[in-house]
Amino acid sequence: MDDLFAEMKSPEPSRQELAEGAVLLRQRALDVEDKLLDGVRQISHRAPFRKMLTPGGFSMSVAMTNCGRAGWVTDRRGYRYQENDPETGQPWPDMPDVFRELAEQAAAEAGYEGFSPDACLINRYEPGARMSLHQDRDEKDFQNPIVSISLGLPATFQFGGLKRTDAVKKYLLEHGDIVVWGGASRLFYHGVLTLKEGNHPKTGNVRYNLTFRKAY
Ligand code: MD3
Ligand code: FE
Repeated sequence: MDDLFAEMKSPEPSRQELAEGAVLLRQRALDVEDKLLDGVRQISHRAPFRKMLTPGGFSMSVAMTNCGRAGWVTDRRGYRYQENDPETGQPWPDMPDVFRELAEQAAAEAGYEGFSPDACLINRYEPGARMSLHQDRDEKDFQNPIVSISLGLPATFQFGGLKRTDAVKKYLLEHGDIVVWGGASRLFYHGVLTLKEGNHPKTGNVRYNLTFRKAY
């Protein structure tokens, strides 16, 4: 029988190649959404979200924290990975097993068997926050992919090519979506457009993005 309301249903889990080496696994994180969000809350209790300064002295609109051996930080001295939270002097909280297992499984499904992240950067976007076009190049070995998990409010993600001026494509990243970036796309420019107001049943007016990296 015809389904008159097919277009109103949430999309099915799916796998889509966005560019060479970049795979979008829609809804792949949904079965552990509550465990992931509990992990974010526990991590942020010990290592609070903070808006870091760029080397140029501007405050980022995205608030960040980390878990795992290494954490990505930025301040007037530059961008880098470091093993202690600059706000507390303490090591970053451990990477929860559910985080690591999901990131490793998603990487394997995308064709990157053996990925073993030592860093997880957690971004928190509130309405108005954005991330301008950039490359992720503070990691030691670009042969390793980056795994991204989106939770909460949807955001428009844009990615281009190896040059900042390359044309960009836009994708809506929604709650539970995972993207694995490796191969040719590992150094592609990418960013996130200004987050719109909204109310997500699991996170309220917030979007989280977890990126799993091998820093060392
Ligand atoms: C494409 N985060 O933390 S995740 C970042 O949604 C970052 O918070 C965005 O860019 C966010 O650095 C985008 C998707 C992503 C992450 C890493 C990539 C896309 C990428 C590395 C290379 C190419
Ligand atoms: Fe990035």
